[in-house]
This record gives sequence, structure tokens and C-alpha cells, in this order.
Amino acid sequence: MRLVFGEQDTPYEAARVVVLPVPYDLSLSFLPGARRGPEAILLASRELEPFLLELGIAPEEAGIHAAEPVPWVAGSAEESHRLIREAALAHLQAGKFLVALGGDHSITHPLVLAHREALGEFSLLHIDAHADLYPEWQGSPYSHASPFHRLLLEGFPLVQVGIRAMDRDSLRLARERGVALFPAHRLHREGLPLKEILAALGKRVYISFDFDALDPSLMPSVGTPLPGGLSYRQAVDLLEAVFAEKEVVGMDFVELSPNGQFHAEMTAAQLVYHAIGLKALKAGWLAPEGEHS
Ligand SMILES: [Mn+2]
Repeated sequence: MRLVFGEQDTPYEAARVVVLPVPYDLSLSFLPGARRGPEAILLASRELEPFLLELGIAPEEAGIHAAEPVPWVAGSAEESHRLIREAALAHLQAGKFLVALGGDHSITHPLVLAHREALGEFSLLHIDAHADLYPEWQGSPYSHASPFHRLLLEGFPLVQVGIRAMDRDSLRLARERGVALFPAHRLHREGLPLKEILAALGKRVYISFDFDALDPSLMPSVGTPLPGGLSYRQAVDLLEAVFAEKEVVGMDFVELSPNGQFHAEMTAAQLVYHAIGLKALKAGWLAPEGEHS
């Protein structure tokens, strides 16, 4: 069954934004359940106030269409990833701004490749508790611990924010490959170094947001929670600065693993909706209340 995002679903042809559910979690190494993430975000999104006071717009008026979930193939990560890439590519070639909802973080690899194929080069902003730079995990290069290793080797400039779990080899790789690393402890000591983060990114940016980047006190519904994370305000401030200064070409929000704590699902839905609003403002699809475009 197709669920919608928010109160008002726009028909596909008229929609500028496509929300793509990717309920794939076969690569998870610890707590399973991220396959139920997209559904939980869509259900929670119905309870959001459509008008965002902070932005002065109702992002859904930009035209949001929630697509059919991408199917996965049991037993084949490779085939499942191929289906994700094909689905994303079709929406991008139809001219839609894509917002993918995971699912585990492995889905970022096919999503990013689809964006490059449709839209050309860009840098990656990876917001996460974990660096996800392992060459493989539990024997699989398709693991949710590996997508950024693969993307790094494929030449994408990488900026990582909120990181607080990373092994020595990953740190060495990050240094060798020029990854701009903004670990969580630094953000807490010095505040968000927005200028430095923006300087490290290219003009065009793809954002991959792992919900475990947020502190588990506000986001307990993730497969691999870690203390010391970002506040909701820090996440919003970061997204706001990036949307204001850069051309965001696409984004994904991954690893929500519903466990009965509805406030976490509301937090996830609100963050996604806010990000869509930032895109709508930057693209000029909507103007704040009282202003005319
Ligand atoms: Mn993570």
C-alpha cells in the first residue's frame, strides 16, 4: 500500500519533490528493523503541522508525492541495490527532487550513483554517528558499515559530520583520501564550525543523514545508538546553512528503526519535512508568508 507524506499528496506529474521509501535493511549488523523506517516516517508525517513557523511556509505546497516503496530481493544485496538505483534514476530523469527514506545506510551507495548518472558531479555531506568507512563488514561490501568506503574509492569528495565511532584504519583512510572530518566531540566543544564545513563542500551537495547522528536521548529508535550526538537544533542549523549556501541535489534519511517510541518517529518526520522546506525556499518554489516571489 502506498502511504503519503503529510496531509496533502500531490499527483506525480505535478510534484516537485518525490519521497522514495526504501525499506531495505538486510545489511544491518546489530538491531534489525530499519525496513520499517519509511512507513513510520510517513505515518508520523500525517501528524505534523503543515505550516512551518520557522520557515514561514507550508513545504507540502511545493508539491510532494510519496512514491511506491522500492522492492528488495531476498538473499541478494546486489540485486536489491540495482532496484534502488533504477527506481531513483527514473524519478531523477523525470526531473524530481528526490528524498529517499531508509532503510539501512547501504542504500546510500546506489542512490548516490543514480544521482551522479542523472545530475553529474557533487560532493557528499554525510551526517552520522559512524564513519561507515569499512571496506566490508561481516564479509559483505554491501554492508551498512561500508557505503562511504565505496563512494570514496569512486572519487566522491566526502565531508563527515557528527562522527563518534571510527576505527584506526578508517581514520587513516580518511586522512589519506582527504575526507573533511568534523567529529561530534569537536561540535560539542566549539559549536558547529559551519564556515569550515561549507568551505569543505563543493557547490553541489548530496546529503546523507543517518538518524543516529542525533543524540539517542532524542532519537532512541536506531539500530546502532551512540551517546554524544547532535541536538535537533544543531542538525537543523547545519541543514539550513548547507541549503542556503549550496545547491543540494538530493538527500536520504536512513536507519530509523521504529521501536514504539513515537516521539522519535515524529522527530524524524519533522526533520525530513524541514529539509524539504529548505529546498523549497532555496529553489524559489515557495516564498515565506508576507513576501512575494
Ligand atoms: Mn550510523
